Amino acid sequence: MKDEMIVNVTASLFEENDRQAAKNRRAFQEMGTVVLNLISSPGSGKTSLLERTIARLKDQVGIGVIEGDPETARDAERIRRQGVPVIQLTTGGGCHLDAPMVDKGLQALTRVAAGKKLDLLFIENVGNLVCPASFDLGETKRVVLLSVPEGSDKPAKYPATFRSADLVLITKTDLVPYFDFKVEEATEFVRILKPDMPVLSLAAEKDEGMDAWIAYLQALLRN
Ligand SMILES: Nc1nc2c(ncn2[C@@H]2O[C@H](COP(=O)(O)OP(=O)(O)OP(=O)(O)O)[C@@H](O)[C@H]2O)c(=O)[nH]1
Ligand SMILES: [Mg+2]
Repeated sequence: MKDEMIVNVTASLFEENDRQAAKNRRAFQEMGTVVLNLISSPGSGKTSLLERTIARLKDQVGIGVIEGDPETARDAERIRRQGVPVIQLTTGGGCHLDAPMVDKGLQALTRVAAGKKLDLLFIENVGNLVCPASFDLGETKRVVLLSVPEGSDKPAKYPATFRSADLVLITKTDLVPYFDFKVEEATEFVRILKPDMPVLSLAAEKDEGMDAWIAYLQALLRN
C-alpha cells in the first residue's frame, strides 16, 4: 500500500491530546494551581487517599478534585462530603481520561468553585494501570499508586505506567502482614525503571505514612 493511503490515527489522537494538554498546563499555571494526576488499578485507594489528604489540608489550602470513572458519581459524592469543589467525569466505559475531558472538567469545576482559589487540584484518573499512562492531562505531577494486595511485581509488568510517574505511592501498607508483598522488592522494580524515582509507603485509612505525602504536597505548593 502506498504511504499516502495510510493514516496513522493513533499518532494523530496523541498529537491532539498533547496540544490540549499544553493548553491545560498553561491554564493551570495562570490559575496558580498545582495539579496531580492519580493513576492506579481499580481499588488501589485513590479516593481514600484523597479523603484523608483533604481532611488534613483543606483549612490551609484551596483544593479541587476532578473524578474520573467509567460510570457513577460515587467518588465525587465521597469527595463532596469532605466539603471541597468536585466534578465527576464519566467516560461511559472508556478506560482513561484525556486532556479534552479535563478541559471540560476544569470549566465545570471553575463554576462549582465559584471564585474560590484552587491551589491544589487532584485528578483521579479511571482505575486502570495501562491506558491512562499514554495521556498527558497537563498535570504538574503524575502519581502512580500500587496497593499491597496487587503484588510487588506490578512495576515490572506495567513498566510504561510506572516509568511515567513522578512519584510512586505504595498504599494499604497495613495489609503487608497478610500478603506476600515486599515493599523493598516493589521499590527495586520501580527503581530499575527510573533509578531516582521517589517512592513513599502509606496506609491512608490507618493514618500511617501520611506525613511524608503531605510534606511532598506542601513542597510542591511552595515552589
Ligand atoms: N486496608 C486498607 N484498605 C484501604 C486503604 N485505603 C483504601 N482501602 C480500601 O480499598 C478499597 C478501595 O478504595 P478506594 O479509595 O475506593 O479505591 P480507588 O482507587 O479510589 O478505586 P476506583 O476509583 O474504583 O479505582 C476500599 O474498600 C477502601 O476501604 C488502606 O490504607 N488500608
Ligand atoms: Mg476512586
